Amino acid sequence: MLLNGTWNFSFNGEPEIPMEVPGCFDASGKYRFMRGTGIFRTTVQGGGLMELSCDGAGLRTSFFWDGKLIGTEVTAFAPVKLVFEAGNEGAHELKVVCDNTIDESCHSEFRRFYDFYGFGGIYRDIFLRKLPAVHFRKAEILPDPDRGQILLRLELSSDVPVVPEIDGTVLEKLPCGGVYCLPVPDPQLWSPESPVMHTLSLDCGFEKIKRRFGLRKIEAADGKLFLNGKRLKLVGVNRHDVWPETGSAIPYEQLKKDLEMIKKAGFNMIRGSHYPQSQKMLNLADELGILVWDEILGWENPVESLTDPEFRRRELSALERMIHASFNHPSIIFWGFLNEAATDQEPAREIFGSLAALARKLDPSRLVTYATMHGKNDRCLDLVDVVSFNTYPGWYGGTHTFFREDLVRTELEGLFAHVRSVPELSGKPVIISEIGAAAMIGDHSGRRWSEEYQKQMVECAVRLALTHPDCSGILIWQFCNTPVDDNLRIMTRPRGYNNKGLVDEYRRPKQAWNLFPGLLEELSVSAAEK
Ligand code: ADA
Repeated sequence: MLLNGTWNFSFNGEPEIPMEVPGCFDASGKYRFMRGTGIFRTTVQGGGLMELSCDGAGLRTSFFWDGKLIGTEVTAFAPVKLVFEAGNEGAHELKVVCDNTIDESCHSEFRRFYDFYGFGGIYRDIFLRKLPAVHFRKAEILPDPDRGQILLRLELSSDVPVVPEIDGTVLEKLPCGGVYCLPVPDPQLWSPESPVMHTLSLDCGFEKIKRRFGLRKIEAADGKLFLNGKRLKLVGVNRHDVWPETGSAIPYEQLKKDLEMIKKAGFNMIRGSHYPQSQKMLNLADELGILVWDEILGWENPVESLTDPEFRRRELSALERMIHASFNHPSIIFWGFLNEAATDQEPAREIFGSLAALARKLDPSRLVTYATMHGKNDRCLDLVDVVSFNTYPGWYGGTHTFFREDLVRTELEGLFAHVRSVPELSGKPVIISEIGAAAMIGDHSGRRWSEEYQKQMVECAVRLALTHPDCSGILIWQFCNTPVDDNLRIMTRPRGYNNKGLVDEYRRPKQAWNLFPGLLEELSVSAAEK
């Protein structure tokens, strides 16, 4: 039962007004940019054992069934799943309380200094499911494209036999929960060029479920990335899941347009910066053939947070829940965590090591990475599979006015050479996970902040990264302009936006956007000629 629709809403105890769900109460209208407690309320039919799931809300959320607390979520954007006893069959009240005040304690996962706005509300789809006497708990699929088969991790509430079916072909009955190897009748590879999806149906007699999957393999070897055995160079954008009037509750039509634009421009990857992506986004990426880096919430978290037991507990829990919720999407190739944290400090190694170990334990089929801003001073890069550098040469710092290619070249070549020279890192693929420059639409002065400057920066970085033998890819910061908390950043974030989008907040292209797909076509032609 999808519960999206018009709910009753009350902010800080004021009289109720109608509000759309999914929706952010502080994105537009009466409560724009206000902080406090928003209560969403609706009436639903239900009873017996039920499961409430929400694909993401914020900043901290509590769920009440007939006034009784059934669960609390402290991590914004994290997928929520609550199993509870719903009482007698009939009408019940569901209340979702979203607190968007900023918790400044060091275990908090959303702090005021973050370079993106922390909205309040139910960001994504919310579902209610009646649980049958026997129901599925887990159906995770590990693809094995070399053998044309899958490994299924199956978990049920009680052990009963299950009938699997792949793309309409009924397979041998499975006796109970467990790990099974299933042949795919007509196996087709999934790739960005040919995103073929298969469907697994499972029937336990009490419930039938369907899971889509793709057959693909991602590997890192000899400092390179390989997809289905072929060398892979990533070229993509960082993307915040946001729209000016609706905040983090981006309308589906807009989400779809974003991904179609990105695909059409020739990019093959999106980094879901800086929180787990919605199921709708991942479904579109699967279908369109866009690779995804999915990561848990975090932004420049200091050592005090990284060593705080509660922060650590929250991050590990968020990582585990993100991986379980999005396991079957072939588009995801990297699990990531903690963007630009204090990984230049030795004490960061403990939480980074634990997060990497957990991701690998839960999912041996994907690679693990995090984006560092510490370049050669980073102390945790040996813990992950892919070395990902965020760097802003020629943007932050310096007194130059016009674009200087030498700054970008020196920085990128220095980073690649560093990785090759450090024995623990030299075998790992390296990517530039963020690089860019801000541009104000209509500024054609050619100076910093102009469209021309941004275009020169992006073109230079993409050319350097994609032609360098030691580089496995580049992700531009960022797809579109994104809102920030302007109380804090008003002097560096004009109009309350991080303006480094290749398109503006309404997706109006800047000059840099128009480099694509031409630049990528030219580069792959010249690579093929070599
Ligand atoms: C960092 C960070 C981004 C954004 C960017 C910028 O690299 O990861 O979220 O803040 O800098 O625009 O400065």
